[in-house]
Amino acid sequence: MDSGRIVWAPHVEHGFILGTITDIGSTTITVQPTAANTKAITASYNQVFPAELDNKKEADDNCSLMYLNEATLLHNLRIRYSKDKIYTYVANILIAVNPYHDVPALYNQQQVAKYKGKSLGLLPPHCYAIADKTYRDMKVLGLSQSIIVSGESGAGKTENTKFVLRYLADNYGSGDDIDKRIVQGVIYKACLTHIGLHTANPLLEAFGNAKTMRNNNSSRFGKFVEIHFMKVGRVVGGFVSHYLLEKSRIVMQNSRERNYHIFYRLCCGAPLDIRSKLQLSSPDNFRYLRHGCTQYFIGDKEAAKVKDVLSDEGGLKDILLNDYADYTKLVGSMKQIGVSHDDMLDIFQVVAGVLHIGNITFEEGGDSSGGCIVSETSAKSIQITSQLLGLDASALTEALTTRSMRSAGESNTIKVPLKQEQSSSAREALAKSIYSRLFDHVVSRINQCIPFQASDGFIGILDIAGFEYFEVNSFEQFCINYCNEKLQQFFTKRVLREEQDLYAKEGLGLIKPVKHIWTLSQKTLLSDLIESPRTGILDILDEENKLPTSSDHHFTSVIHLKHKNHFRIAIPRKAQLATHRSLRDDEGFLIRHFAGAVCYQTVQFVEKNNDALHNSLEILVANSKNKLVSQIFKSSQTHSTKGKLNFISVGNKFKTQLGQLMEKLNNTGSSFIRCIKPNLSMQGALFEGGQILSQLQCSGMVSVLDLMQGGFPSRAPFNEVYSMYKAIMPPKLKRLDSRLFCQALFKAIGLDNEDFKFGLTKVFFRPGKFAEFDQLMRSDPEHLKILIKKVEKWLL
Ligand code: AD9
Ligand code: MG
Repeated sequence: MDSGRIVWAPHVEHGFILGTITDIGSTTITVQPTAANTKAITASYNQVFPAELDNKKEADDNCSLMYLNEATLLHNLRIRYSKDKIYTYVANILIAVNPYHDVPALYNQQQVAKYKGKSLGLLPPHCYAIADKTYRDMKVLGLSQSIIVSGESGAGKTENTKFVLRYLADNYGSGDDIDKRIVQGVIYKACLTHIGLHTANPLLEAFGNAKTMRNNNSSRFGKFVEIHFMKVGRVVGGFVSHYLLEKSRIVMQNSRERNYHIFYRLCCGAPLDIRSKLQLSSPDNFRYLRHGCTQYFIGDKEAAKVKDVLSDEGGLKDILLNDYADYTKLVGSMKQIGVSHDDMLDIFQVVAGVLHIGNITFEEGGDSSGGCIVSETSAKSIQITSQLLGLDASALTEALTTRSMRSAGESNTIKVPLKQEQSSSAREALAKSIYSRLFDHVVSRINQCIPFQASDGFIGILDIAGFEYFEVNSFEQFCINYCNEKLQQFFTKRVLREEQDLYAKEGLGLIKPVKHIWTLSQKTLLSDLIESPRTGILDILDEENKLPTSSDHHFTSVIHLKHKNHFRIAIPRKAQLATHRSLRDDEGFLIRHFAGAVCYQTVQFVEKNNDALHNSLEILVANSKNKLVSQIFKSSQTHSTKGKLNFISVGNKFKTQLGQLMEKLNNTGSSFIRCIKPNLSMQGALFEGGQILSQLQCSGMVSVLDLMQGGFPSRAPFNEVYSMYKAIMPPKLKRLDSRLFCQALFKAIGLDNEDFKFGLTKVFFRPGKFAEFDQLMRSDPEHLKILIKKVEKWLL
């Protein structure tokens, strides 16, 4: 780092900008940016990074750059993105930057065929290459595989998951006989397997996705999709596990977001006969839809297509044109995976029931009991809801406005009237409970259509929300960040192992494990703070739920009491972070996650941790005359606590699910796709460096570079080194094969043996040594002449 050197200096907007060192202080470096009219930047040593000598150079695998650091990684992604090369490797990890526009050349059938059977690195980086690698690894090693797709909302996780699924189904999905059966028009379960995997997506997304401010088609649940294979390498079936559907959205959305797609598809897309049977009309007539935004962005082309078909039934022509088209897709998807027309209508009926529940409102009862009654204006909603959900109208009214209590020692139950806000929250709990159980049912219907008796292995794809950090963070963020903490720990462990495997494969022997520090401190966060029996946050929360008078304040105080001196947790008393408002001791806690500190506001934690309805409602729906409603409530195992709400722990259920997932991941080979969202405005060709850098940091990619620094992070295949320098070498040398050429060169030049290692296919360099070597090669002609002589001598 000398004066005059070209470096990357930190920059809030762009992440880094290029400049020249003008001053070197004892702790800081001053850089004059190359861009005109830009002020000099003074930054600490660890924030300034050496730049590549050729700044237009890009690399398929970031590790073949000479300088491996966060700035060169960001720059490499930037150059590639501008050419629609959205995929880049860092060793075996694939980075995918969302192009926000279709890139047909990337995903056409020729591409699908091209990647089949090809080793990673032979062709340009692609999620197809990762898919094929996992398939080949599964077959060769006889070991199931997982692909972990991560990234923030809108980064492209679900799209990449779909590309991978389609790739596997297209290349390895159907044997000849299955194809024949399709041609004959006989839909066997076996053939549903291979089409079912991606055909089910419109159905899954209709129920689990919604428009948010970050993504017009945001998945509000996590999933792990397993595709099972037989030894011969053909798909035999699949299985979808799902996690943490966002339930609060069912009853409330922010004004620029929407509820789940299915509601709008039914209100606007379904034919008139179905809509009138389900008593559905414009979204504006439903409280659960009215507060959110009812507009959806659609391309003009799409709009024009559907406009012709859409008659102006009920004056809905102008809104949600694409919900019309999507309804058709949804019905097609359900049909294809074997859901009969009647079963489909049953499902829609429950969805409509949820909407009508939302229209039931309450008002003060007027008597001395302090209870409330159903408002006169919503008498019709009670009727419709009861009819759709197979309930008795007066029983529903009673269950919403009273609660059964049994006092200790007495066998009789008494009905306690509920206050207006208690009834409202019982109503919301009912709607959330019905919808989320319906979602479970939809997923299990999908699983029914991709059954398998036996399998020899699977490829699992995990599409789950990345680390979340908003202005206000609640229980949902806590769960998702807890999950990310676990996945990050797994990622670190695996990347380290991959590095060691690569060294072994290239014949370099074992390298010392490096940078274990963050793995260890992550372990303490998980085992001490979150998961530990009795004293972990999850168990403290469950204990609170079981108390006769539970409160978020009390829960929060216990957390602080039990973990007073833990370095990973703090009271967000004085806004430690600029974006956080300060909270009282009993209003929240701050956790120092691997990706940064997050302040959680604990209001509603207790309520959100409970998946059970109060007793009377639970009994009501479990005995519904509507078969589907009673079926989805039958499986629930509620624990009745005397005189208190039933309780099913959301947090601990998730912990168990995560435990199972981690076990699966631990027992499979793994690949990683890190998705990156290039900008906040969801536009193509806009690369917001600062935003992207922080995602690279949060996803652990920067730590990966750190980790690699302990070993030999820059790698260059022999033929690459050969083509870099052959032009300046005499003919005699050019005749050598590329490995010998490199050996001769390195020996002659007298590179320190500690600085590089020869593998079987490439040469590995210590951090920065490749660049030093390159500089030496290109320094001055006289020097080069001496060098060539030395090489020739060595060859003799
Ligand atoms: V969320 O956590 O579910 O909110 P994802 O799943 O990470 O999020 P998604 O895959 O839904 O994001 O991508 C968001 C949008 O970006 C898509 O609807 C596409 O319009 C766009 N996208 C993403 N990846 C690609 C791609 N490879 N090619 C074209 C893409 N468009
Ligand atoms: Mg998604």
